[in-house]
Order: sequence, then C-alpha cells, then structure tokens
Amino acid sequence: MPDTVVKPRTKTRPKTARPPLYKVILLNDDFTPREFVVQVLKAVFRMNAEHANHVMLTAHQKGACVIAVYTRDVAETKAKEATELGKEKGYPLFFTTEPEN
Ligand code: TYC
Repeated sequence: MPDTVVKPRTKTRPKTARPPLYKVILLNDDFTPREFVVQVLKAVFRMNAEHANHVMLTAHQKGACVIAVYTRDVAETKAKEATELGKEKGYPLFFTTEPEN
C-alpha cells in the first residue's frame, strides 16, 4: 500500500460578507397589561414563557429591553407586527429597531 500523502492546505477561503444586524427593542409604557406583552413576545418572537416574562420585566423596570437581533428586513417586519397586535387592542405597546453597530 502506498503511503498516504498529506498535502498542506494552501487554498484560502474567501470571506462571505454577512448582512448587518438590527436589534428589536421593546419599550415600556404604563398601559399595556403585562400578560399581553408576554403573549406578543411568545407569538411574534417565539419565546418560551420564562424568557418572555424576563424580557417583559426588564422593559418594565428599565424602560426598554433589546429582545432579539435579525437582518433588517426581519427585524422591521417583526417589530411592526408586534406593535400592530397592541394597536388592535388599543394599547400603546411599541417595538422599535436600530442597527446593532
Ligand atoms: N408597564 C406595563 C404595566 O405596568 C407592563 C409593560 C411591560 C408594558 C413592558 C410594556 O414593554 C412593556 N402594565
């Protein structure tokens, strides 16, 4: 059997540019019921009950909470969708987006 010849790798892998990411931020308000905020976080951002509760409480206590990062399109769509769910119920619940960097 011929010996295996191991050739050192010399090819360079071209770096693939990654799309810029956007944060989705949940803002506190005095009117939206806590349970409703949790419900929206679970539905739109696929959070489990524990995580949704934690995020809701952080926004409640600190005024705002970064809840996720996505590509711009996804971030804006989810923020709009989540804000709309509150609006339908007459709540001022608000989600905004901003570039991560
Ligand atoms: N502050 C609201 C209340 O006391 C609950 C709430 C929490 C609303 C987080 C918005 O992002 C929010 N009912």
